[in-house]
Amino acid sequence: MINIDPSAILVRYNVKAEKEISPEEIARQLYTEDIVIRPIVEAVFEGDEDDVIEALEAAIRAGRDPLSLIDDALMQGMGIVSKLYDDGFLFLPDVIISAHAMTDGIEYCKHSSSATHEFKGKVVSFVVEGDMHDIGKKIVTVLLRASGYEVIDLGSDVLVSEVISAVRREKPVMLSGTALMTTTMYTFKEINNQLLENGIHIPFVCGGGAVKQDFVFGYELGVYCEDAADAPKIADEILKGAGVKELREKYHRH
Ligand code: B12
Repeated sequence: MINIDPSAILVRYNVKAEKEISPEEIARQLYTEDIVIRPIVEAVFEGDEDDVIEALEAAIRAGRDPLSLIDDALMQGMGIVSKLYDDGFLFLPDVIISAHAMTDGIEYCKHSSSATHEFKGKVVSFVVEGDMHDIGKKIVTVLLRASGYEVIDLGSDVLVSEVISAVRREKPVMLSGTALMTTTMYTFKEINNQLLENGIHIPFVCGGGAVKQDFVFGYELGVYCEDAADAPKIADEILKGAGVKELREKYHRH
């Protein structure tokens, strides 16, 4: 029988609780002092879609331009979430909840404006042929959209030929592939080869449970990434001019 002294556990947790600062407290220190923008930033951080829309409505009534609220308010909220996630204060589900609220906010801003919103760039995402595991791909897609990218989501179990024609048609800055099975991930190599045969040299960022860095390193356009939250960062780097080599240097473990 294992003897556990419950008071020892309680003391341990109390000490931990007293010493640690909560993510909400850190976020409060990062919020803007602009009283019109702050409720939007706060609502994105909290991941509350209704509050995001309500706060956006109020800001537009106060004379703010709907489209500039995407960068000035929604992105600020998501930026705080990303920072706290990178620093280990938040977990992926927190990021996803905020990303959904952010995506709703972007849609609301787009519909409230008569001007056309410029996306940062286009990304094609898919789950590889023979594979129906699409939860990770959905996360990647929502995070990219929340960061201002137009994502052409091809879905799951996508034929190689469909991926290639989508890339030729849409001319994305990056291709995002997901595979969850050791049997299906080999198709990434085939996609890589067909892209090269078509003279296409965009970074092909690959993730999903089964995929490992050594495997992705084995084909020319492959960039390995474990974490969905890195997808928008990688796309941002590509827009700044990074190619496969630079992305591998930054995101591959050495
Ligand atoms: C849920 C699940 C299912 C669901 C899928 C539902 C759905 N709509 O997705 C169902 C029940 C349908 C299913 C079916 C099957 N499954 Co299944 N399934 C799983 C399970 C339990 C979880 C997978 C998952 O969603 N993980 C959570 C997501 C969020 O993780 P993720 O996709 O990896 O994404 C994360 C990262 O990888 C990253 N990421 C993903 N993509 C990308 C892309 C980029 C660019 C970036 C930057 C990051 C990134 O972002 C995410 C978050 O950080 C796993 C077991 C496990 N523990 O993983 C088995 C598992 C994947 N399944 C497995 C198998 C074998 C099957 C079946 C063949 C079972 C059967 N005999 O029928 C079928 C396959 C059907 C098919 N043709 O695809 C095996 C695969 C084994 C292997 N290594 O090959 C696993 C590993 C279970 C096991 N241990 O055996 N499955």
